[in-house]
Amino acid sequence: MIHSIQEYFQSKRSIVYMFFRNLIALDRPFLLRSDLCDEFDSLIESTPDEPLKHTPLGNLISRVQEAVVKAPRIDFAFRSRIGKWEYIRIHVEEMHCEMINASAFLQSKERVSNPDQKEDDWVLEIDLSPFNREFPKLQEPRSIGRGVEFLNRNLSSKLFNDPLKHGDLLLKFLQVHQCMGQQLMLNDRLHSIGQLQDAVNHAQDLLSQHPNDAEWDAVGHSLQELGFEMGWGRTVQRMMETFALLSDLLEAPDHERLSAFLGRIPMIFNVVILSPHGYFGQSNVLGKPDTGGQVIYILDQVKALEREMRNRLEEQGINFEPRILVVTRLIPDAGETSCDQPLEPIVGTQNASIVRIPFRNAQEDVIPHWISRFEIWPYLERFAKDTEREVLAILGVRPDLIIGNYSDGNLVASLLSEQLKVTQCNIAHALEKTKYLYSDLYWQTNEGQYHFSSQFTADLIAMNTADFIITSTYQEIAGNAESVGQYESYSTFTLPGLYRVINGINVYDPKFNIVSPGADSDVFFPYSDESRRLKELHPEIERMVYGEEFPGHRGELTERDKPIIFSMARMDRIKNLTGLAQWFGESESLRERANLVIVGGNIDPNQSSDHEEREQIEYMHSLIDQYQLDSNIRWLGARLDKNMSGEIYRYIADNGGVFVQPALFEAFGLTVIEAMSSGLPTFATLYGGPQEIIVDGESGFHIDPNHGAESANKIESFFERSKNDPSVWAKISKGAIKRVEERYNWPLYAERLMTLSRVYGFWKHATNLEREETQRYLQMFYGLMLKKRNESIQ
Ligand code: UDP
Ligand code: LCN
Repeated sequence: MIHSIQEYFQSKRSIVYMFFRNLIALDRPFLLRSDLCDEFDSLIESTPDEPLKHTPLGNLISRVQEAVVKAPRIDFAFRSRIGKWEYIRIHVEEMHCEMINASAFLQSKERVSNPDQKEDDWVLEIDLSPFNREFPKLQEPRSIGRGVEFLNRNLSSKLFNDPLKHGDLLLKFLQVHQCMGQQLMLNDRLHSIGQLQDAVNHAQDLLSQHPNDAEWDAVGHSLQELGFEMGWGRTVQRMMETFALLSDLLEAPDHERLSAFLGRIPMIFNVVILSPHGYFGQSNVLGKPDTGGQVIYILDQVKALEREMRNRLEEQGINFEPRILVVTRLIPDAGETSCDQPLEPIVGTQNASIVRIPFRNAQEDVIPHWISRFEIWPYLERFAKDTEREVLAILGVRPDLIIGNYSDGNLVASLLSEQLKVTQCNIAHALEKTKYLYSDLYWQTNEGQYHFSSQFTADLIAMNTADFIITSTYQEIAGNAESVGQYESYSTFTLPGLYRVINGINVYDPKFNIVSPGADSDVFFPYSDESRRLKELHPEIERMVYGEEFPGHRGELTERDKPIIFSMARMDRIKNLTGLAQWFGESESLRERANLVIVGGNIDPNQSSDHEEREQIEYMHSLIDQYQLDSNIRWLGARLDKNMSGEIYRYIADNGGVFVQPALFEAFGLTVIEAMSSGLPTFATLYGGPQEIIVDGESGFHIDPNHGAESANKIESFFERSKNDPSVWAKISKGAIKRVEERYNWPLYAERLMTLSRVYGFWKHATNLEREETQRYLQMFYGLMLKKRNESIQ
């Protein structure tokens, strides 16, 4: 590629030179993809006779992500393919280009970001790629996020090439399963694979003499004499199927049979889910600082998982009520929430609980107050230790799976899994790095407020120790053709003055799996489903939206016949509710068509303990003043409970309204799928999850939060078209319902997560997934880097 670019540069010297000069003339040290594309488009406009698009320069620009300008030199980061990066240095005056490596590119960024910084020839470089060089990787971008199938296929084919080893491994694996001290699957009578094969044949003969619905009581004794224990199936029919699966697997092994067989082994009884920060509770918590979708996600996940675990155990004939513990932080000053309670059963489950463990400082004192998620790093190591003790005390055994959530929970999951030797699954929910522009490069500027050096270091450690990672969308891992994925952004970056990451994570690693969450279908269902509607909530909703007396609101909607533009989120800057109010304020025509209703946190800045929230509340007030929106907007400083939010989406749909999610970036966006499953046409940010959730023009619309006027026009035009032809609204509403039904549902999620846990658990047992060396390296990184960073917070 470099040669074709060089040749092109020579042949079209003046145009190419002009383009690079223009970039330098912008007088900005860093250029983003959008800046480069805009400049290139201007060049195309100014040189109509030159077909520039499909030239080597055009190709370069079409895949470039960022540039570092240090005249007369420009360095480009070029994403040749999803997850594959190259770096090119252009010497503008000499019209010469060369490939440079990641380290040189990062060095350039460091120099330009801080020209006064003394050059350091010895910067710590983190490169994880050599460790698992031999480990199989996906090849195609379209396979990213389907790691489990790939891993299973690949490792199976290696293993099955050696029948003795494979048989021996299966035999050993079947011998390790126990439930509360009771041996499962195999007892100690079978010592070789040959014996197992014979025993399976005998078992099949024996079972064929019993009715299909007979249970363990009828056949257990004879099976035990053959070497088998409980776990093959509740009924004879199920046992026969499981034995047949094993027999096929021994005779003609393949990855699908292996996966089907593993799916039946009772091996997940106790699960620990970690979610330390925020207020984790079942009521009065949503909308409080740092408390949002993650809580909803986990509570729904627990219900679905418990059901799936119970069904699987029951089918295999194990009478054990699965246990799930959600471990979070205990906050003594918990206000009106239950976050000061050490144990709380989870409603809608049989045996799942929230376990709360307090943070303690170095003097062992319990920290009484809420602490921002950006500042909890110094407490996590101690929290992990206390969690280990508490979990073992409650369960009496090690858990079978540990699931981390968000950066803090994932780090605790790493520490705990390492200690207990349990399979670790990570869920990021949102990786902060992509949310804040240049949060890595200028980490020092923001360190006092955000402590990103701790967070990004923790992220790197946790994503590399995890046995598997589940994500809500593809874009979360690897973005799309134009934009970089959230995980991908950790592959190469620099924290100047601290360390450089050359290879932090590889998005082609088979540990990544897309398992999308759902919206609780008992609560979020279509507005047209009249018999299930919660009509009794309507008087309260009316009061909320229109009533003068309703506490904690600003604005009185004077024209009640207008449809509603609805939005609901926490008052974080990134959620951009203020942006939406501003577009609305600036667009007279949109105001003429609709009212705006916003449910967001608080309307009184003095009631908020979070500085970002306070700043947003004040800004919202100033916008309402500036655009004189008091009769067009209703801003509710309320926290709606689940049933109320379910019904409010439907109420807005009844009157031909829409939902708008205007975030500058949204990692996934539960409100988006909730609104969609209610049949409420949704306009959502194209940065992050909604880009993938919504098919633009079919199941909703994308809006660009950086182009407010354009977004306002898009919404307005939808109202206009729907007014002229109501089928326009109805088509999008139906499209939204269909999309969520097909793609985002909890039973599917739970089924898949349980399969993943078994398959990764098996391969961890069989091969340790070749992560031992990585583990040692990361322990060093933890000890020498993260601990020091965390100490600097206190
Ligand atoms: N939510 C709610 N009541 C409120 C505000 C929010 O029930 O007053 C819920 C909302 O329905 C959604 C979640 O909080 O389930 C927010 O999740 P999302 O993924 O949209 O954003 P996050 O807050 O996690 O960034
Ligand atoms: C955190 C976020 O920021 C949201 O985008 C997600 O929907 C939520 O967690 C649940 O995963």
